[in-house]
Amino acid sequence: MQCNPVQEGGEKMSDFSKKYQDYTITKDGQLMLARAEKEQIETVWDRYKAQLPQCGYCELGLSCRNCVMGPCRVDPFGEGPQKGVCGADADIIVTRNFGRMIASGAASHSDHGRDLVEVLLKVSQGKAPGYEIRDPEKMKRVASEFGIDTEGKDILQIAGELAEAMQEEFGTRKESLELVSRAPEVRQQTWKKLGIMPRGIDRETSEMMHRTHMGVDNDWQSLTLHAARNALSDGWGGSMLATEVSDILFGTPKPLSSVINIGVLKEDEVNIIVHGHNPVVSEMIYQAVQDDDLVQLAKEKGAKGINLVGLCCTGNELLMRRGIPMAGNHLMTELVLVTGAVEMILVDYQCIMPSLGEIAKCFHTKMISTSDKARFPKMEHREFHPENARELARELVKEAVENFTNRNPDRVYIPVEPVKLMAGFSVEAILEALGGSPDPLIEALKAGKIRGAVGVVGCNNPKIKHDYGHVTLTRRLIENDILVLDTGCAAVANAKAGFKVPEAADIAGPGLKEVCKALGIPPVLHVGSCVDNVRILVLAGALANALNVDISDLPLAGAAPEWYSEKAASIALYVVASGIYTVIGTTPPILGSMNLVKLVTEDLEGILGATLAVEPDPEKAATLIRRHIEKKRAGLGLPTIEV
Ligand code: XCC
Ligand code: SF4
Repeated sequence: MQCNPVQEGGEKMSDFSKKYQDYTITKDGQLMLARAEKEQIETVWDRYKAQLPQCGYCELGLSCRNCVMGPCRVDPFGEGPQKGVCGADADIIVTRNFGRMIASGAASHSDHGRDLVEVLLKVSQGKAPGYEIRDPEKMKRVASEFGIDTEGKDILQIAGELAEAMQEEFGTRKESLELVSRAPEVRQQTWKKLGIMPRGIDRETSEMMHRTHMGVDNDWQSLTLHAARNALSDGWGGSMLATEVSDILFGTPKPLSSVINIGVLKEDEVNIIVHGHNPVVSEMIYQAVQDDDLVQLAKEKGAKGINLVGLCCTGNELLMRRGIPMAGNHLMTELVLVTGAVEMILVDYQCIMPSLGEIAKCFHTKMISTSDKARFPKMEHREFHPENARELARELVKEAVENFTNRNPDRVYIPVEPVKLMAGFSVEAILEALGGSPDPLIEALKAGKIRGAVGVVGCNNPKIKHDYGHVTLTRRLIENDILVLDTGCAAVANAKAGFKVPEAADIAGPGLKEVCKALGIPPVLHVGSCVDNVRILVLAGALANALNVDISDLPLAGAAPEWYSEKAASIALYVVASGIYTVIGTTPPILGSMNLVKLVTEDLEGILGATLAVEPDPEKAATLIRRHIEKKRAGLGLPTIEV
C-alpha cells in the first residue's frame, strides 16, 4: 500500500467527503474516508469492491471443502451437479456450513469467557497483581447459583471455588449448564424435550465439528437442532460467564456519561486506543494511564495528558464501567488511524482487521498485539498474562507516551466534535433505575406506554451503508414507543446518532418519552459489549418469570441490521432458541437450502416459539418488529394497535 501524506483540511475536505455519503451516514466516517483517499490509504470498502462479484456458490452456502475428495459445489439452477463427491446434497452442505459458522461464533465468545475465568482463578491464588474482586456481592450471588456455600468464607476462597465450578462448565460431564436455570422453567422444558439442553460449553462446539465431518450427521434437521444447542451453550454459557466474571472482576456497570466519535481523540494529548473484546488487557491499560508518573512523563513530552479511548467491544467494556470515550465501531477502526493522532493501539482479539498494522505504518502509530492466540501482520507482539499484566501495561503506556514526540502535528486531522452519551445499563442498573424491581416496566408495558422492547445488536458490514441500518431501525422503534437495548457496534452507532442522552426522549413516542423523562434515562439503553447480549437474556428471563409466562410470550424482539461475524450468527440463533423473534439485515449463507430457510424462518415458530427473519431494509424491519410486538401483546391480553 502506498501512503501519500497530505496536509489539507477544512471546507475543501468536507465537500470532497460528500462522495462518501453512500458508504456511511456518519460525518466523521465520510471525512475520514476522504482523507484516506487523499493519502492513498486502502480501506475495508476498497477491498470489498475488489472482491465483487463475490462467489455465488459461497453466498448461497452451496460450496463445501470439509474434505479433500472435494472441494465440491452444488448447482443452484439444477443443471450441474446436485451432490458433492461424498453424496451430500444442498441441504446437507448448507446446514453443515451453517453449523460450523455457529460453532466458530460460540467458540469465540466462550474462549473469551474462559480467559476471564482463568483470571478469576489466578486472582484467588494471588497470582494476578493488579486484578481484584470489584463486585464481591455479585460474586456471592453467582456463586450461590453454582451451589457454592459462601457463608463464613473469605472472598478469595469463594473466587477460587467459583472459578473452578465455572471451568467445569466447559467440560463434558454435565447434563446441563448451571446458568440455564435463569431461563423460565417452560423454556428449559422445551430445550429438554427437543434434546437441545446445552451441556458442556466446549462439548457442543466440539460435537458440531464432529457432526459436520464427512459421514457423520447427514440430517439437516438434526444438524440445525444441534446448531441451536451449540448457540445456547454460548448464550447461557460462554458469553454469560464472560459477562458475569467481567462484572465480578471489574465492577458491575452503573449509569454514567461519556463521549463518542472520532472527535474524542485529542490533539494535545497522548492518544492510546484499546481495540478488541476482552477487558483483561484494557482494564490494566486503564489503570496504567492513571499512574501519576506516566501522566507526568506525558507532560514532559509536551502533551497535556494521556487520553485513553476505545474501539469496538473492548471499548464498550471500558465505556460501561469506566466511562472511557469511544472512538468508533468496526468500520471506523481503520479510519481512526488516518487521524495521524494515535500514539498506540493495543489489540486483544476478534474483529481486528489484519490490515491495521499496515495502515499504522503510514503514521507514527505503534500497533501492539497482546494475546497469545491473536497475532497480526506488522504489529509488535507483547504478550499479556495475569501475572505480568500490570507491569506490562505500564511499560506499554510509557512507550506510547514516548512516541508522542514522533507525531507529525501537520498530519493530525480530527475533524469533528464528540457527541455525548449515557451508558452503563447492566440488568442490575436497569432494575435500580426502576426502583428495585421489574414491576414499573411491566406496568408500563401493560398500560401500552411502552409497547415492547427490542435488542438492536451486532456489527457493521461494508455491504450495508455504515450505521444506517442500526440508526434507522432504532429511530423507528423508539418513535413508536418501543424501548431499545443495544450492544456492540450497534450501540456505538446509536450513541453517535445522539440517541443515548436523556434528552433523546424527545424523539421517542409519547409513552416512552413519559417513562424515560420520569426515570431520567435515554430511550436507548447501552447494555454493553457483544457478550453482554446475555444481559438481555437475563432481563427477558426475569420478565417472563415475573409474569409467569415463557420468554416467547413477551413483546420482545432482536435485530442485527448490519451483522458480519460468526459470533453474531451464534447470537442470533441463541436469541431465537431462547424464544425471541429476530430480524437480521445481512443474508446468511443459507439460501442454497430452501428447506433450511423454511425451517428457520417459519417452522421454528412451532418448535421454539420464535423465528429468524431476514430484512435488509431497516424501515421494513421496523414494521415487521412492530407487528410482532403487537401480536405478542394480543397474546398476553394487552391493548394493541394496528401496524
Ligand atoms: Fe465485532 Fe464486538 Fe460485531 Fe462489532 S459487533 S463487529 S462482532 S465488535 Ni460484536
Ligand atoms: Fe465434497 Fe462431501 Fe468432501 Fe464436502 S464432504 S468436500 S461435499 S466430498
